[in-house]
Amino acid sequence: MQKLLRRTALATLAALAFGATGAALAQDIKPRIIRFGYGLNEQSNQGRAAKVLAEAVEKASGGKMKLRAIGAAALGPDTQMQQALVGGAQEMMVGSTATLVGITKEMALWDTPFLFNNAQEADAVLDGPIGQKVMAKLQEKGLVGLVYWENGFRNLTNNKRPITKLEDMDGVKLRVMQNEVFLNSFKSLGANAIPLPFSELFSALETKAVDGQENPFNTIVSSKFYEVQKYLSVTNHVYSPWIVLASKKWWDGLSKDEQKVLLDAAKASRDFERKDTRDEAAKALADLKSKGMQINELAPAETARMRDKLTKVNALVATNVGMELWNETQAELAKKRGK
Ligand code: TF8
Repeated sequence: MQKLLRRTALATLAALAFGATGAALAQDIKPRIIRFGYGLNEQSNQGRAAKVLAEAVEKASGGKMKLRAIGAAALGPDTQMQQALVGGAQEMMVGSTATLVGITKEMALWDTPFLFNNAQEADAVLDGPIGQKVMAKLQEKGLVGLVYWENGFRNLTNNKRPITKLEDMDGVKLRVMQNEVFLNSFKSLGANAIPLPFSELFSALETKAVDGQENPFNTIVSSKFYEVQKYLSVTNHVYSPWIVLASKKWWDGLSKDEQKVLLDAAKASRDFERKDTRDEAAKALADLKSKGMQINELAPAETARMRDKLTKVNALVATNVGMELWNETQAELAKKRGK
């Protein structure tokens, strides 16, 4: 009896020490190393959320699944990682939906200028049926989409001149993502738009190969663009999502329990990431100002002129994603706005 009691106590202790409950022990989970690549640095909102994801996976799998978060594009820029996932040479990543359009054209939906008026609209559509439908399209191409994270509303920085009106964009050499809609958007605003991977952006700004770029406040802070850019215009011209992806080749070989661990952890990381990103964005402008950037708010009339010019690219998006998806999205947004 004594012995039996001691043995039970030891087993309980062991379970506690490994942080594993009876349920976790009973799950079909194998030891796995998961390479999770991302493009920003460890100190960014992307890096912080990657860490939260790694911890959640480790905890829910009783330490068996180890997600190695590898930042700063050490595994390559977005498009290269996407190909590695499709081929099964890398397990997971997070990156921009905008660089995914070469694989899944429906992702161009999120490139529509001024699609969402605020983060709440973005959350509702991305997490709702439309966002999930677009995500599901990835499966035909060898990718599994788990959740959307927030990159955020994008704003314009440059070194040439303060941009407060449409005409100021004229001839500004502006780096854009490798994406047709972004390229066309900025061309139609008069800029000289140049597509480049994010990993080459800082040095392109530093060497003045380009005059400017556009990204959310968070990235302008975390990638230290304020060191090489003087002017910031608050344009909020488009909301950029990030998407957490898995290689379908690899994912299909996982047990149901392992897939659940990853999906639950991804959802937890999403909730953390959106809050963290929004908290940081709320403080970023003051931060960038104190670091010496000149902040230019756009007059509502100027934003309206910009919006007007950009409606031209809507037709391009509609063609890329299909009229049905385009109309469904417009109807959903109209409903949300009570129109
Ligand atoms: C960009 C994007 C990037 C992301 C990141 C590397 O400008 O906004 O911040 O793709 O995942 O390229």
